[in-house]
Amino acid sequence: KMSARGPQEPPHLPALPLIGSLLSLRSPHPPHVLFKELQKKYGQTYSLMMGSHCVIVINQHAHAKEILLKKGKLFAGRPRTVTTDVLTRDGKDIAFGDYSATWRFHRKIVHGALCMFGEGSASIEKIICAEAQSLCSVLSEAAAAGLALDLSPELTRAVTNVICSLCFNSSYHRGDPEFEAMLRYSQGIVDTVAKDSLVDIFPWLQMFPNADLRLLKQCVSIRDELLQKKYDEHKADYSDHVQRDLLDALLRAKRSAENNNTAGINAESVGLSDDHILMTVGDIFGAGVETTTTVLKWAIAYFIHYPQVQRRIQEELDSKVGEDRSPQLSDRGSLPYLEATIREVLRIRPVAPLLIPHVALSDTSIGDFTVRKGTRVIINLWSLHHDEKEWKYPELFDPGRFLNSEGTGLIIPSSSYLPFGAGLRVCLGEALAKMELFLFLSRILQRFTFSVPAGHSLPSLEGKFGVVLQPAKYKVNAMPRPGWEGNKWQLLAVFG
Ligand code: HEM
Ligand code: PLO
Repeated sequence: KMSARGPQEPPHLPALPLIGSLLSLRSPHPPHVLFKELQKKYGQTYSLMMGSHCVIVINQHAHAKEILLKKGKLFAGRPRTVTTDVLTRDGKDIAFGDYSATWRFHRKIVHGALCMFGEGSASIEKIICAEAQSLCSVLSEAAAAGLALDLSPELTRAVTNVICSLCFNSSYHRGDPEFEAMLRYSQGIVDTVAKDSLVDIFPWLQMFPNADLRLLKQCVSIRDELLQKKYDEHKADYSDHVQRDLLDALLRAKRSAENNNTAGINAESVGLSDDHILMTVGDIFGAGVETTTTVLKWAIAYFIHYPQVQRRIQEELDSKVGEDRSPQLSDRGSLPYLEATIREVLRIRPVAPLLIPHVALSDTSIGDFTVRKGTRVIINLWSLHHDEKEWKYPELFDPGRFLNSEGTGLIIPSSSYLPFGAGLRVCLGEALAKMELFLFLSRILQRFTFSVPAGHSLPSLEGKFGVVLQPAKYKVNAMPRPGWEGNKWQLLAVFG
């Protein structure tokens, strides 16, 4: 409802000083923290100029839900920026592509292809469990030597292989040069794309030499080569009768549009050009790798900081699953503390602390504030998840928040919680990500206890802001739990 004062403009920041502070170089804080701080001066919802664009920043759940759910369609647009245009061939993907029939169509195909994997012999659960198993064997080989481990490459490979199976029906072995190249280009993209970089604020800066933009273009071209190779291979042995993976599903949709070309509808006009197909698998592959890996790294960093949490998950696993079998999806209901821990990790270190910017598709409003068509809207999930009015000691890692008072059932204690967004633009991989997090974490905690290696310091809990909020590199000691000690001799073969 309108207040007595009627429609009004949101409080506006003085333009110039803010631009100064937004340049990550000058401000000591990353943007999500800075935007949360600015509430104190300007209120929970305020606006500012980034270059020539009006941006509204939202720091409260009531306005966030109005935008994502109640007015979801009015705010379903995406801005075009220099860096995301480089990554997605001018928005021909799902995540950074503007609201359109093509966008809707591609979401639908991906959704259908992911559902198709729900059952059958190549079910998602089986794929994830096979990768979790191979991750555990590598860990036990390393653990037996008492090495200080950087888990990142092995976690990334396990997660990559899951999404690789789903997208391309393929996987990588240790040391595979294509995988090593993928690790490098993907980090380069995460470091340079869509992170309030100068070129996105002042597009004319592309005219000048720009190291970040050059790195991004290099990384994107390596990625595109990889995607193109997978695409060509799939085209070569495509069959209408078998659908092996997401790429086959997209090819099938393209063939069927081409066969129905009679009414002047062709694959290009419905958005099934080669570019669109490549950019869609590129999104799913990229999101599939970077998000889940990041959450696993945060989870293990928090286990090391809060050993009592780790111990309680292990006690739950010991009593509900035991040591004669591996955890499976059907155990989810009986492992509430592990589920609560996953929720808490997603609260305290959201993967996408500012979501992806939304754009108003017509003149509208947020609460009492008027919003003009084309306005960009940044939903600060960091503020929602660290709101002192909603969460007691928001920086305290406490999975117990998500349990009822008996500790037996899961709850969502506050509506100020949206780790996957909501509405039309809600994350497409939410179900997949939750399955992966559960199966990977349950299996590794059944078998290992993580701690700081002698002579190392605790992992930093301060995130590195980018298109995903990543933890800094850290090393762990993975100690096999009683009954799960690995074979020492295997180690020598692998780590020499
Ligand atoms: C979008 C979170 C994993 C695919 C998003 C958004 C968030 C999010 C916050 C933006 C919503 C918005 O802009 O309003 C997460 C988290 C994950 C995760 C926390 C892991 C725990 C995945 C995975 C996939 C995926 C595994 C791929 C299978 C996507 C896609 C979009 C998206 C395609 C863009 C949707 C659109 O713009 O229409 N995700 N995500 N995500 N996510 Fe995820
Ligand atoms: C990650 C690096 C890859 O090389 C390319 C890529 C594609 C899709 C992006 C993803 C990156 C980062 C996380 C994103 C995802 C789409 C949706 C997801 C932004 C840049 C989230 C969390 O919103």
